[in-house]
Amino acid sequence: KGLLYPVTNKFRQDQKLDGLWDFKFDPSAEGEKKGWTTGFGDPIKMPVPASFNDFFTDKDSREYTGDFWYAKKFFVPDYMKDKMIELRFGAATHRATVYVNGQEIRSHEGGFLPFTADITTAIKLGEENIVTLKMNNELHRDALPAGDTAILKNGKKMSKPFFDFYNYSGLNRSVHLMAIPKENIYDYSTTYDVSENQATVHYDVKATAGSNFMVSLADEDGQIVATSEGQSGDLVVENPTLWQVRDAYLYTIKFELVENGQTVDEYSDEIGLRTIEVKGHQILVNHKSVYLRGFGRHEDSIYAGRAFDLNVERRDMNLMKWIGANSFRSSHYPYDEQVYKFADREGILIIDEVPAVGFKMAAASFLGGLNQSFFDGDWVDELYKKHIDQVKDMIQRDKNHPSVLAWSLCNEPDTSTDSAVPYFTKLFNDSKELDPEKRPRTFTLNEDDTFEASKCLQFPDLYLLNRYPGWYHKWGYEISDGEAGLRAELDEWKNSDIDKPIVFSEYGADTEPGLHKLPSIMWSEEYQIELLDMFDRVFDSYDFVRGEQPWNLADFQTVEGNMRVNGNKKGIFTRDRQPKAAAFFLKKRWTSLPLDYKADK
Ligand code: E9O
Repeated sequence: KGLLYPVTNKFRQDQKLDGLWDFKFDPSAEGEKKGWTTGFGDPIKMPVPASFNDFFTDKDSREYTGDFWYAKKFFVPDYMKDKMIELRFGAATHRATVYVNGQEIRSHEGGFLPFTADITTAIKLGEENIVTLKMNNELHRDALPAGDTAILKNGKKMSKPFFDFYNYSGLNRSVHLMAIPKENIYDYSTTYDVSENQATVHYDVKATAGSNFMVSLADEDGQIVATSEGQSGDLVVENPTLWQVRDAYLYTIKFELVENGQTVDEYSDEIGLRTIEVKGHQILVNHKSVYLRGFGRHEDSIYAGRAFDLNVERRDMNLMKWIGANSFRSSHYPYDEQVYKFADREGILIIDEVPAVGFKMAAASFLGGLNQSFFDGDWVDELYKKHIDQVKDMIQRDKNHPSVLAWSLCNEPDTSTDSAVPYFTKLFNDSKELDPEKRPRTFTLNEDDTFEASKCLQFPDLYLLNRYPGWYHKWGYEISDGEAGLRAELDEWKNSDIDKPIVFSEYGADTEPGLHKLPSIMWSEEYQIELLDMFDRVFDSYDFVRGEQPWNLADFQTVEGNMRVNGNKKGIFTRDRQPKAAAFFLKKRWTSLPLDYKADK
């Protein structure tokens, strides 16, 4: 129940099981039959958290698609006897079945969101235990992210994603062993009202038993500024320090669960006092207009692939601060929870995206997909169940982060056919009440889904546009033709009665670092700058453009293809996080644009 981030305090213990695990491929899916649920011989020693792929030096292992196993021994001390014992997997890509001491505990689907396994009755106290996972990284049309699993002529299984990022697989985030009280706090949420000299935190807390709660709010000096009692209530803060974009301030909210006058569980978390709203063209934080600048990103780095790496994240945050960014999109999946904690602390806004990507056969055609409407497929009902499930988990996991600005429910779906309409009607209806803060919900539209073509413009609260004039061939490769095409489309939005902000959530050009050419040619560092400059000119001439997030913060690994030279090179930084010339260009603009650029005066 719930997805609260693990903590250690007087009542709870959190221990990471990271490090070397046993690992083994299971191409014939015979692990269970062979008794691997209690461990296996001849293991490969595999780091966790990590994607297994790039450690290997042979192609078949790197590209392995199918079942594979992880195993690790762990110890549960006697003094935990009265606790509930859980394992929490930050990300098992893409599906997993968990066994403890040979006993099947649970299965989970969805490689970018956490899940817990209650192992209280399966473990032996004061003894060594073993956890094994049977995992699988195949892609299917009825799963997120969407793709196919092909069988090559030689019998080899291979994933064929309907998206370009590499299908990195494995235990990509930390595994936690948690001991928590049997009667415990398992969820909470907050909403806010703020004004000049007062802020109110409306809270709601959930526990497995009991309904007696003591709640307090402390400032960054540890001073208690408000208290309350009960399962829901208000914390009123006089003269609050609000959470502001790039000027964050975090309060600590503490919940105590009280039974017969005794505290039996406690959970604390850092929250930010702020409101979020979309009003007309404006994106408002604390009732003030903010203009977004930042990036689409990936969790991607050398050696460990898609693994969360605190070192890479520290560097990325510093790069974003250096360049003057104030936001990013967690393209194309919810990131590790530590990313959100970082962003909370740094005052960076996140458009939080569910792993619904590849929902377009036509766009996938350059990757080997088909030319048909994605939402006509017989996989759609099954896909929808998983989709809404993961939207629920994402919102459940991330709703309390001040950094989260909006929910992106899909990336570049095919919204230009009639069959998309019932799908998104259902998705937007079913997700309406999930976020107590009612943050804006949206999806990105790529260039097949223009103002003219898309049949789903009624759904988003703000629009995210992925546009590639001057790169992909929609309006020709010429930057000048691209600009004309882009302006023609934006004129249509302008002349419509739609009154919502547009954020450019992708645009850019593949750029080989170090390639210089005068005059510019495609792939040169000069071309990337000229293209960005064209976009900036267009953004500046439309009032309703309220954000710019070029693709991508950094170069990243992709599927192989004749358009990819060792990955997608649209990074403003290289894969090892050094600047291309465009970084200095963007820094100049972004550090001089006011936060409230274009605010209604
Ligand atoms: C999604 C992102 O994950 N958008 C893609 C990015 C890219 O660089 C990818 O990395 O490829 C762009 C979609 C462009 C579609 C072009 C279709 C051609 C239109 C005629």
